[in-house]
Amino acid sequence: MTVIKNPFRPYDEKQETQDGVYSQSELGLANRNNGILLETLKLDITPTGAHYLLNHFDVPILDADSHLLQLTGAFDAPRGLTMRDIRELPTKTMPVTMECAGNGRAGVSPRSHSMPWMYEAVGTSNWTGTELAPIIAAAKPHNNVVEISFTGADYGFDMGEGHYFGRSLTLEQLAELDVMLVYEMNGEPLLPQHGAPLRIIVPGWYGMASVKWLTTIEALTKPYNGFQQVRTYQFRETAEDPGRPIQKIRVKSLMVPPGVPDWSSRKRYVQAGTVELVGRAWSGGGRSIEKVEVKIGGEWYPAEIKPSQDRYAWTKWKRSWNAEPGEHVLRCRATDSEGNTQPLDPPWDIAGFANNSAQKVHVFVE
Ligand SMILES: Nc1nc2c(c(=O)[nH]1)N[C@H]1C(S)=C(S)[C@@H](COP(=O)(O)O)O[C@H]1N2
Ligand SMILES: [Mo]
Repeated sequence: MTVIKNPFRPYDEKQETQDGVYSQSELGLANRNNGILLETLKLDITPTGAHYLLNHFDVPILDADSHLLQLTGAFDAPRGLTMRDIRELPTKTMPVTMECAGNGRAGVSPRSHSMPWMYEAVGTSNWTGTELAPIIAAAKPHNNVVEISFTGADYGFDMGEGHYFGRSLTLEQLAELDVMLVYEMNGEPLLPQHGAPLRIIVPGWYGMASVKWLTTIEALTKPYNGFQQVRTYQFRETAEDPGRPIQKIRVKSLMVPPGVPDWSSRKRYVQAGTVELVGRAWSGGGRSIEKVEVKIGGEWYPAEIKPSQDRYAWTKWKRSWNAEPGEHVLRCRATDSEGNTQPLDPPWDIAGFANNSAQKVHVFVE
């Protein structure tokens, strides 16, 4: 099932970007791919059922007992690994904050026709599995190998092109990133929607790199040209622009919306007096969070940060606010160890990727 001529023409025609009301198909995507509830930002680890989801195609229902991970291509010692083989390898558990590259897309204008995330495509889980690098080394890549590709069991179409979801990493990237082969999330076997029985986790990179339902690892002597590597997950100014690959997560922070909400607008009601604002901040590539600031009534105030114990997990922050009656728009912004600070306005690219502009929370105080 690899090369199928686009069967959806002419029904797949969609505008490159648009503004205004959401289409039925965007609503359908939003129903399939849930985000976290912002109130769970109070927790170090996102409850498994509340972790965001991003599935391009259908969730493959795979049998762990018969699952085989194939290492193929330019290896001297290609092999197949069962789940039992993989579970016998040294285990490692690591908390990792994962964020979808499309997070924030709904705040970008004009927006691309895709999953309309606002703020909630992020979460932190304790992932258990084994390090990937020794498995690749044991399969002995040939000297001329330039990239390793990772393919999932999920097949579908995008822009008329049928493909299995797949991504690649260069050998240099693999040496630099602490990539894990993972079979448990928060101490339980992976759920079907999170990649059961096996996925990779590429810490510090946007979520698209963390391939789920992993079936094949291939050693390549030429750069990988899979759809999810070259046709999307690129920063592009125009549709013709070849693009610049999306990799490390941009610095970002979110607050738990204070007080109580209005059901549909999610605006907040808070009683006047002292309010404790709390939230999380994170950045990619193992960069730590150096500073978080909260904007109240036109001024930025420093928040207290509790340094993260773990290189790839988010940092907790808090700030107390003496809420005075009136209408307020609260914002927060983080700065990472390389001096990157969140912008106030969304960055723009044609697909609305990696919008890390500072969150806005409307609050009525009485
Ligand atoms: N095989 C496969 N892997 C995948 C995807 C997918 O659709 N298929 N989605 C990717 C994207 S875009 C993200 S953001 C993360 C989401 O992981 P989660 O659903 O477990 O949160 O998985 C990545 N891995
Ligand atoms: Mo994603």
